[in-house]
Amino acid sequence: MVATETAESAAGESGALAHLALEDRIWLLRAMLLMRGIEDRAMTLYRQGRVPGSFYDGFGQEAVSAGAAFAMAPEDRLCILHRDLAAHIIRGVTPARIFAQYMGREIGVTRGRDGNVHFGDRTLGCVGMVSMLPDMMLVATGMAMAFKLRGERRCAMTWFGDGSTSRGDFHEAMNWAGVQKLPVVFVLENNQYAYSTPLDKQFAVNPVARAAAYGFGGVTVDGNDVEAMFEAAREARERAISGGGPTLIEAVTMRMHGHAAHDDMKYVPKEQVEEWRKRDPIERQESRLRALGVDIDGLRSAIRAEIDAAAEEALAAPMADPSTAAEGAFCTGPAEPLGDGLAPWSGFNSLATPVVS
Ligand SMILES: Cc1ncc(C[n+]2csc(CCOP(=O)(O)OP(=O)(O)O)c2C)c(N)n1
Ligand SMILES: [Mg+2]
Repeated sequence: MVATETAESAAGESGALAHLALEDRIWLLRAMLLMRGIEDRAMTLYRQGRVPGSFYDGFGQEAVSAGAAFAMAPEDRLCILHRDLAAHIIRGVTPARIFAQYMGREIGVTRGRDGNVHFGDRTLGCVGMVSMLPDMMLVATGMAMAFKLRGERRCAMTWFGDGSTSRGDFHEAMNWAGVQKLPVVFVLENNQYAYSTPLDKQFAVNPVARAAAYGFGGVTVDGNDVEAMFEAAREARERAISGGGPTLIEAVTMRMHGHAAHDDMKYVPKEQVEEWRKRDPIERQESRLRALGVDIDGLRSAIRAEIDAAAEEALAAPMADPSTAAEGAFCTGPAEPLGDGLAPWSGFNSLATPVVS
């Protein structure tokens, strides 16, 4: 099946349809539903005491990671942050491994070495995040520098929050990327708050304008429109791999939950939350696809069953063996390069339904 003219009008203003087949558009919804469903279940597991530490989620922001990661090729490299679970899902981390990661199980991505947010499957081209924000901008910039030096046609992508833009590392990464015209895509997840700090206490200029100060382009995107996010990332990747340098994508969205499970976000005005609830990214994609005759209820129940099975599998998996805790902390043999990840977008797969022209 391919998207039709009706699809175009149903999709409205996103402009992404030239590159998205119907399967792609369903995939985007699927990734967002998986992210929301996994995080919802994980929050319950956290409250039951099965997830140690705290619990951070990206409720309401699913389109930012789903849309951007969907535009990345297998050989691209991703530094995924704490509210970007859909990017892990798109690269190929299974729901069972994600639950296991949260619960410190042996089959989790880090095999019990970390919990909710600091992980990335290097075999799928993802670098696990470090907690210092936004140091992954520098890691992504460094990887992009390596691609440039080696003459490779691929790019690096990283996400970071509005709060991160106040840190020196943000400026260092942006500057070097601009000076060297590096193949890197910076995704600024502007979710209105950095913990309890609102935007007007964070910057005196529109943050996307900062890209120009470093010699490259910035674009503001509706971060609750998964197809618009995809299109912005696709264009940015195209620019990056053709030698056009970096792009700053400002994804405007809202952190609909507290900073983490312990935070009741009483500092956020209720009207602001209610306003953003009307712009829910999942409902938006669902109504587009429902108008095309896609069985949304069927998709939802299949995903619910997948999440139930994954949670069961992770709960049945053994805890990580503490005696192995120091394994993998240092490189002891030859360095292993990062592997490639999955890239489900039909634009990377000649066997898939042709994209709409
Ligand atoms: C250098 C540094 N300072 C403080 C923290 C603690 N911290 C973790 S997340 C966070 C808020 C970040 O806000 P933002 O960048 O807007 O991302 P969001 O959580 O809103 O997605 C803070 C202060 C940190 N991880 N690193
Ligand atoms: Mg923020």
